[in-house]
Amino acid sequence: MWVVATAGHVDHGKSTLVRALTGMEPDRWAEERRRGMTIDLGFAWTTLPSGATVAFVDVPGHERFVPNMLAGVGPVPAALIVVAADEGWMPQSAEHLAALHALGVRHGLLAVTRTDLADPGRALRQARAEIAATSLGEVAAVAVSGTTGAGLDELRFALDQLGAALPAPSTSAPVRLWVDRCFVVRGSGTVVTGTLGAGRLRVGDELEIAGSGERVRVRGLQSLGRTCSQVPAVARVALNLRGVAHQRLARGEALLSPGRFHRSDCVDIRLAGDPAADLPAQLTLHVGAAAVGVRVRPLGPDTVRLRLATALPLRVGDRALLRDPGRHRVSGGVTVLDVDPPPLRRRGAAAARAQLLAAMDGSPDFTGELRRRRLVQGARLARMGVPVQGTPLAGDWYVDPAHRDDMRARLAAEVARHQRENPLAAGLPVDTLCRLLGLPDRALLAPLVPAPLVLRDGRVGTPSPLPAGVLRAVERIRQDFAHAPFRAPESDLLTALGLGPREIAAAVRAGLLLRVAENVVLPPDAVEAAARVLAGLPQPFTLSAARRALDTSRRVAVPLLETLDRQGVTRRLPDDSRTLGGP
Ligand SMILES: Nc1nc2c(ncn2[C@@H]2O[C@H](COP(=O)(O)OP(=O)(O)OP(=O)(O)O)[C@@H](O)[C@H]2O)c(=O)[nH]1
Ligand SMILES: [Mg+2]
Repeated sequence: MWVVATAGHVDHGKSTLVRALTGMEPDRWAEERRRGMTIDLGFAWTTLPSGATVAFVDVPGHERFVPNMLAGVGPVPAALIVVAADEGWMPQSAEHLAALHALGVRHGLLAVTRTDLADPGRALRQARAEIAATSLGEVAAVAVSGTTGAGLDELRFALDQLGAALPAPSTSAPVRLWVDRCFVVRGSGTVVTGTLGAGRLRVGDELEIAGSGERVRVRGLQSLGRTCSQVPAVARVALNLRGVAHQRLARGEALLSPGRFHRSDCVDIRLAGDPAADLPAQLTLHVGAAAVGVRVRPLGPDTVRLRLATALPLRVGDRALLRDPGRHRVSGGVTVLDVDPPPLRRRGAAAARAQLLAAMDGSPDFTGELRRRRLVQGARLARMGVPVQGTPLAGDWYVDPAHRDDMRARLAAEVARHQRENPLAAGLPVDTLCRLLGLPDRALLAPLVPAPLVLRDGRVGTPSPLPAGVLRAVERIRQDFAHAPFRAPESDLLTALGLGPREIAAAVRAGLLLRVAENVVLPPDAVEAAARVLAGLPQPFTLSAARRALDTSRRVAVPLLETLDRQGVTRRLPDDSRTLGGP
């Protein structure tokens, strides 16, 4: 299925043509039929000669109802422009075409109708020239009469060709369904309709209401009057929703795949049309089926910051249009460049921002986003419409390479400074570093620690952060250990060498000493060495047998054996003797 919206001046025969093509009544309201005028959107569909189904969104032509027209064409990428042969190109022909152009609609077809009343030649030439100058370019044209049916076969054929030229939608994309109608069906509850441009809807799906974030469930699904269990894009769909009163939904609201869209109340955009500086301060932004008031702040010649009265689920690259409801004209087409732009607080920030925006074109630019945002979660970028590439730094965090290098350098400098000021400290705590670097997640720190620094026990430091004096003192003790590995130096010697508790703790952390009790230090491998010596004793053995075998004093043997007990190397028996091996 594909969907086409009508467009054209009031009374030019849009609804008559849709009626003639489909046999369905696009003017749903009694008032519309009484006044012979479309007020709100109408929906109809038919099968074309190829077998394809085309759905029509029939729009009103009267200038008062242009907002309704925009809600209809907003989500539809193809247009059937209708011009009456007897009246030719008229103001709303032009306004509708300007809207299609502003929205960047590239696929269209011209029908010059009411040819039973006048020769189509002039209207045809006029309309083709106008259309050719827009995003639609050269379009096929058909002369028809909705009343006599002349030319309808040619029109069906041309519609088939238009449908075949449309780009294939992505059916795996997340759903963003702009609601164009919402009503209550007795016995079923809330029903909304819309044009599904991408993705797939299934009965049972959970969706998120863009405005409120509320979750709703799809209880039932219809497309073109038929009940379906699932509908792939492109399609006209009607959803029966569970869990929401119809008052919570209205035209312009959107139903979203949960968690997949960023909601913006501030966007930076590129404008095509009036120069940015000429825009009024207040305009209406039309996107999808939504229309919201915006405050306009020009940044560059064609770039603008918009503050939206209501947040919308916008993505980078979205097309929209700005309209001045007072002056009744389309001010310009909008391409969304940034849905989460930085605040402009400092002097000169707006000018700098304009310069950045000048280089952006609305196509998703992962590298550029990283450069601008420096550190960002992949899911967050995807919500903005920028798919991630490459590998994350940690978890789902992506970092700009230059920023990463900069953070590494700062980390190294902070650690070095800390080490200078606290030579015996084990390094800088991870939390302190996260704060200094502005890291939002502790998991980011480990991949930022540059060699030869190491992350150990929640701190980042050098592998051996010992000052030269302490290293020399430890070296002196270790020389003594070479002859008598279990003769711990006496307290006096430690004091004389300047090895206080802090120095000893640092040497232990650096893996240079083992401390078994206050002021009792041994070589770092003393546990394994003692186990080897004790294995040579008859088992079980007493404390004094161990002391003799280890060639040491009680001062050392007692805490050393207790250390061995704790590590399960030795086992203490009820009579205070020990054997090798744990319990
Ligand atoms: N003779 C003749 N009259 C037509 C033809 N098409 C439409 N009309 C008449 O033109 C008038 C307007 O037709 P609609 O189809 O309602 O026009 P519309 O473009 O849908 O108008 P809006 O929706 O209000 O913008 C009606 O009175 C139709 O009967 C045609 O091909 N021949
Ligand atoms: Mg009509």
